[in-house]
Amino acid sequence: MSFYVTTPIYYVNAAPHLGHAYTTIAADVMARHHRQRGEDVFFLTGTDEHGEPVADAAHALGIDPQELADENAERFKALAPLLAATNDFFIRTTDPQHMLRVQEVLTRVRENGFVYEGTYEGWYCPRCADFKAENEIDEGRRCPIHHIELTREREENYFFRLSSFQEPLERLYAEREDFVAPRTRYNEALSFIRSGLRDVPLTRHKLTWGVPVPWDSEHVFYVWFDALLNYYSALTYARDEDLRGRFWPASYHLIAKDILRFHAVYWPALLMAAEIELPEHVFVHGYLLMEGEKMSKSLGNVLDPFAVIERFGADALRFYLLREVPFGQDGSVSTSSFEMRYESELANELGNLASRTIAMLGRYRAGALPAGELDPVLAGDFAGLPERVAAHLDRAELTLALDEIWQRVRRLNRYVEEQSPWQLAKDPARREDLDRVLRTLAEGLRAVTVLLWPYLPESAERLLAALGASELSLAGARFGAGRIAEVSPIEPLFPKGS
Ligand code: ME8
Repeated sequence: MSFYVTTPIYYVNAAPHLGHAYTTIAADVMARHHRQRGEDVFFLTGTDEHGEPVADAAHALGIDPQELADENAERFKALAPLLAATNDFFIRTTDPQHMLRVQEVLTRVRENGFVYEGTYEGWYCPRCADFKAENEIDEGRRCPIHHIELTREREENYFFRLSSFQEPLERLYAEREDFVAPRTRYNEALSFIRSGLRDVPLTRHKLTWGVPVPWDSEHVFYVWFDALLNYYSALTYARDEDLRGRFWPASYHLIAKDILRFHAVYWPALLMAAEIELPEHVFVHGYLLMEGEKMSKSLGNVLDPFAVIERFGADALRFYLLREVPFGQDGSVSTSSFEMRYESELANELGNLASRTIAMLGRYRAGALPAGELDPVLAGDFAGLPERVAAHLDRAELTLALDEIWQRVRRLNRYVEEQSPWQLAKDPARREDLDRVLRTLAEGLRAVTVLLWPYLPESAERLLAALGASELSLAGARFGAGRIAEVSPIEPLFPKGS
C-alpha cells in the first residue's frame, strides 16, 4: 500500500502565515497516520515561484524575482520542521528538473492536439494569476478575492483546449463521486464544468518569469500549469530513483477553496490531455478566519504561527487548528479561543490525565504496572476505535477523527472520577480493584496516545516514553495491545502559564 499526500505549493511573494501552516499540518497528520498503518508514504510540500504574483512583488521591492523567491522559499522551508511536519521533499518550481518536466509534459499535450495559437482578451487578476469570466467579476471590475482592480489583457497566446474535456470531466464526476470532497465543493466544481468550459491560455507572452515554452522562445508557460505539475514532477527527482511507479497517482491533494477550480477542473483535464493517470482525491478545506480578534495577554492580537509555536510548541498549534475548525469548513480562530483550548483540553484533560495516571502508579505501585485483567467496561468503550479513526482519516475527516479520540480522553477522566483510586488505596481489601483500575487507566492512556501521535507528535512521544511503550503502529493502538511494564515520572506535557 502506498499513500501520497500533497499541500498546495505556496507563493513566495510573501512570508508564510497561519493559513499555509494549516494545510501543511493537515497533510502531516494524514502522512503520519498512514505511516502508522505501515504504508509506504510520500508527503510533498513546496513553493510556487513563477508568474506575475512573484514578479510583481519582486518588482515592487526593486529586486530580482529569483532573489525574492530564494529568500521566501527558505522561510517556507523552515516553517515545515517548526510545525513538526515530516514532508519527504520540498519542491521549488524553479528547480531545473521540475522545469524540464513541465516542458516535457506540456509538449506532449501539444503533440496530442490540445494546444493552439490564439488571441486572448479579457479581465485578469495579477494577484490570482487568473483570468476572470464576466460572471466572476465584482463591482467596479474588481477581483472578488483580492478586491483589486482587474486589468484588461490582450495578448497572443497558446491556448489549452479545456473545452475538449467537458464530457470527460462530466463523466469523471459521475463515475467518481469522491474525486472532490466535501460534497459542497464537488457540487461547485461540477456546476462550473456544466456551465460550459472555455479554452484557457496555456502560455504568457508578456511575462518572462516562468518556464520557457520549448516551441516558442517568446513565451513562458502560464504559472498555473507550471505549478500544478509539481505534484507529478517531484516524484521524478526527489530521490535517485523515479518514484512515480510507487506513488503516482496521488492519494490526496489538500487545498483550500480559493484554488478549487484549478485542482478540480484544469488539473484533471491537463492530466487527461497528457495521458497521465488522475489523482484519487482532492480535499478542499475551509478558510481560517481571523477577524474580530480580541487582544490576548500572551499572544498579542494575531495568531502568528511562529509566536504560538515559540510559546506553546508545535503540538498545541496543530491540535488547536484541527480541533477548533471542522476540517472542510470555514471557521474563526483567535488567540483567546486558542488559550481556552490549550488550558481546558490540553492542560486539564490530557495533561492531567497523563500526570495523574503516572503519579498514581508511582505512589501506589512504585511505578510498576500491576498484573491482571483490564476493565471490560472500558474495553467496550474503546472497541473498534482505531478502525473508526482510520475510516475518518481515509476521508480526510481530521476533526471527526480527533473527536473520536478525544471522547476517549474524556472517558478516561470520568473513569478516574468514577473509580476514585485514592479511595481504593485506603482499603487493603480492594487491592485487586486498584490494580485493575490503574492497569486500565495506563492502557487506555497508552492507546489514545498512539492515536493522538499524528496530531501531537512531540507530546505523544514523550508520554509513550514515560509509559515505557514507544510502539506507534496503528495495530498497537488497540486497547489491550500494550505491554507496559513500568512507568516513569514525566514533566507536565502542557504547562499552564507558558
Ligand atoms: O494559491 N485559511 O498559493 P498561496 C486556510 N501558489 N488556508 C489558507 C488560508 C486561510 N486563510 N490562506 C492560505 C497558491 N491558505 C498557489 C497554489 S498549487 C499547485 C499552487 C492555504 O500561497 C490553503 O491551502 O496563495 C490555500 O489553498 C493556499 O494556502 C494558497 O496558498
